[in-house]
This record gives sequence, structure tokens and C-alpha cells, in this order.
Amino acid sequence: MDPVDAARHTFRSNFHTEPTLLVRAPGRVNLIGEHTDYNGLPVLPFAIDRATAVAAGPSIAPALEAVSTTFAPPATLPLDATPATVPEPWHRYLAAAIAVIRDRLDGRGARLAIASHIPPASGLSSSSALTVGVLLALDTLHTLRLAPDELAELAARAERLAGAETGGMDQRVIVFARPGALLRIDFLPPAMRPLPLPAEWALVVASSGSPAPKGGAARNAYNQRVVATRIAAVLLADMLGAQLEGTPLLGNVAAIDAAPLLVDELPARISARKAAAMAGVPLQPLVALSAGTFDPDAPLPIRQYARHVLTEAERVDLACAAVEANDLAALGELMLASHTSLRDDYRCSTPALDTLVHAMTRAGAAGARLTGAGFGGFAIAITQHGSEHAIIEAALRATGGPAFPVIPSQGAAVL
Ligand code: NG1
Repeated sequence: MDPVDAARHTFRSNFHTEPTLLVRAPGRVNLIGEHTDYNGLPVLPFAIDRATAVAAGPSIAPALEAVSTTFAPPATLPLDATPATVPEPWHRYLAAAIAVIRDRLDGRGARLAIASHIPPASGLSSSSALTVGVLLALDTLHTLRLAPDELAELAARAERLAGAETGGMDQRVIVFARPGALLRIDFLPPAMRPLPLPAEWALVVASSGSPAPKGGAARNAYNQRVVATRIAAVLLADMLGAQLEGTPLLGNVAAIDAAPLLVDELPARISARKAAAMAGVPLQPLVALSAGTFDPDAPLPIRQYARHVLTEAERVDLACAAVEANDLAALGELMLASHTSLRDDYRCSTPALDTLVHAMTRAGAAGARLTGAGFGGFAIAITQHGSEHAIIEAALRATGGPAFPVIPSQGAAVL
């Protein structure tokens, strides 16, 4: 069933009344630019034709009452709920959404029914589709008049409160995506540019067979890379004699010509505490997380992480040029190079993702790579229209799937 119909139906059967409004928030796939967003470096994602739908209506109680067709149990959260005190993982995203707009809700609750056909824990952004969908539903229901930029920023903040110190790619593309186009997103300074996907190209995604969870070890592995790349940024800035303001980001030094050359001079492993002392900067901005704490004495492999991030940012520029030049072979090469860098330097691939990328490339894809944070989840392949079937078959043989074509689609909307 279409998720919008499922959300409407679930609302009626749970709350015995019609919803006031319906929201549709798509999942996303990142074509290239992985683990660059939280470094302030560009990404090239698109929204997909699979979505989370939210049916919403008012609640008499000052609470968020929510039911999902995917997750149990239903939630009844007071409006002062915080993600840290809510035990159910999916309730944490609801609590985080309330937390970022609490002061604007003025005690007004809501009833929500949520349905999705984005596979959860897949790297296809089901969590951001949920957060954006819930925030857009509350915005519309209570006439909060959030500007699209504000909606994307609040959703990113909510996601960080719920766990991973995310950079904001997912929420931006889910809010701003256009049908038929990739969306190049820059963060320093903020900018967006839609790039129409050439009509003869097709995109396929396939599961590695294991989930890409957002909690526990996967969240720690993600946050570890966030901290490690901040450390690399302060050490590179120190070598270059550059001054960094606020949270140190590789994006602050990437534009300096010598930066990529100096990556090999970085220590192979170093802790945040030692790096802060070496560069003469405060420790706190290096290890600060929105949720939880980070061990300042953990040694981190910053050289290889920085090498991935800086080379990946260059690949995004080259990929945009390849899309504009209709050069599928060049784009495919860049995607394969991205996967190799994520596997060898960023260490966030898995043997199943590697097998899948190999299988889809052998079946005729111009390029393939893991998409999203990695550590499991999905890979994306690009090909000429007409070859999707062979690539899907190869993916199914390699991992058992699911595997399906995806179409660049419209961002979140109130229906
Ligand atoms: P996934 O794992 O697809 O949700 C995560 C981050 C992104 C980005 C990618 C890596 C969240 C919600 N999203 O994506 O912001 O950093 O990893 O490129 O954590």
C-alpha cells in the first residue's frame, strides 16, 4: 500500500477520526560525497521515490500521541520529553523533534500516524525522513511557519539529539530535492544547486544484507570519525598557520592549496587531548557532541580519515562536472574510487558491501559504491537505462537483496 494511504488508514483506525493533514517526506540516496557533510564539504544526494508519510491531527492532551506501521510500540510522549530519557529507539526521534520546537508548541500536542516504504536502518535516510516528516506535520498543524531552511536545520539538530553528530545532508535534500535532479549541497558557505540527471541514466540501490543501524556501536563509529576529522582540521590548520573559529572542520582548510599535500604529514594516530596540546587549541570543541561524550584519550587514525574526506570532496566537484558533461564513464570511475577510499581509508565498508559493489559493476554498472554512513546498509549503482535488470539480478544473487531502481524525486511536501 502507498505510505500515504497507509498513514491515513492507520490514523483513522487508531484515533477514530479523519487526519487534518498528510505529509510525505522521501528517503534519500547519496550519489557521491560520503562523510564530507559534517566537515563542511560538499555532497551530491537526491531524494528517492520511497517515502515516509505522516497523517496528523490535533490532540486534546498536551502530548504527542504517535503510532507507526513499521515500529512498535505506539508512543505517548509529554511535550517536555527528551531523547535521552526515552527508552524506545523510534520514540527518541519523536522526542528529538518535539525538543527542537518545544518553545513554539505552546503546550499544543498532536496525534500522528506514520507509515513508510523506506527500508529502515538501510542508509536510505529513513530516520531523517521521519524527523522531517514529523516536524513538517507539526509545523503545518500548528501554523508555526517554519521556513524550509529552518525546517532542514531543526531536523538536523533533532537528529543530532537522537544520536549521531550528523552534518545535515539528509535533512537538506529531503526538504529541497526536485524531481529528476541530483542536489549539490555546499555548507561553507551554504549553497544548493540542482543537477538534472541525464535522461538515459538509471540508478539502482541494493542491500548488503545487513542493517546500517543508527544506535550503539555504529553511532560510536560515526561519532569517532567526526571527532577524528576535527582533530585533523586543527593539526592541518596549525601546519598552515590558519586560525579556525568554532567547531574545527576540514572544510575550513580544504580550500588552502597546500592542505591535501600536508595530509601525509599528519600523525597516523593521535588522541584529541594530545592533538589539542600540540596545536595549542582548547580540547572541548574537538570532542563536543550533541548527545553523549567522547573519550579524549582514544587514539584515532586521523591521517587516513582526513585523506578520504579531502579526496572525496574533490570527487564531488569532478562528479558534478561529469553529470553536466553527460559523461557516465567518468562518473562511474569516481564512484568506484569513492568506494575504495571509504573501504581502505575511512574503514566504513563491510565485506558484503564490497561484494555487492563488485557484483553490480561486473553486471555492467558504470560505477557503484556504498551509500550513507556505511557499516552495512545499501550500495548504489549507476548505469544506462535498460541495464537495470541485469544489475538488480546480480545484486540479488550476491546478497539476497532487496534491490530496486530509484528515481530522483520531489522533496518533502504537505499533500
Ligand atoms: P545515513 O547513514 O544514510 O543516515 C549518515 C548521516 C549523513 C552523512 C552520511 C555519511 C545521519 C542522519 N546522516 O547518513 O549526514 O554524514 O552518514 O556521508 O546520521
